[in-house]
Amino acid sequence: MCVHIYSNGFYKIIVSCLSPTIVGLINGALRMVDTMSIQFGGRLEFYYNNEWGTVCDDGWSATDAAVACRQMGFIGVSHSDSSLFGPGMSSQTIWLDDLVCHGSESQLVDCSHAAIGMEDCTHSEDVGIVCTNGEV
Ligand SMILES: [Ca+2]
Ligand SMILES: [Ca+2]
Repeated sequence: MCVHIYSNGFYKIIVSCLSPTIVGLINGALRMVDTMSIQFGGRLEFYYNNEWGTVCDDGWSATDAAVACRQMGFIGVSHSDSSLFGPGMSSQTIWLDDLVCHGSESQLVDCSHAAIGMEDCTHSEDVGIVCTNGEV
């Protein structure tokens, strides 16, 4: 049997002996947008319920940022702050708030957080992040 299923932070990928198959975006995926030409950086977005939403800075820490970077395939975080890459669109959902990661989580959604979509934030609090690339 030669089948391997994994998530790279964006897609669930099924690798079989024949060919890799991307089956689609999964809830909990992360990406960075509005990078302002900064490599490996951008406003953090979280995919849930067919929508890319943002992440609020309440309780946000370097540990949380490192978990997010590793989920996206980077080795760690360079820096992270509110509105580092500007606010998300006003129509956009703020999916995650009050995150507390311990650092060993493989996905941001595995950290402690308010119920998805429950938040008391504005888009000026949207987390921006710059990850560190390199060999693991
Ligand atoms: Ca805040
Ligand atoms: Ca909050």
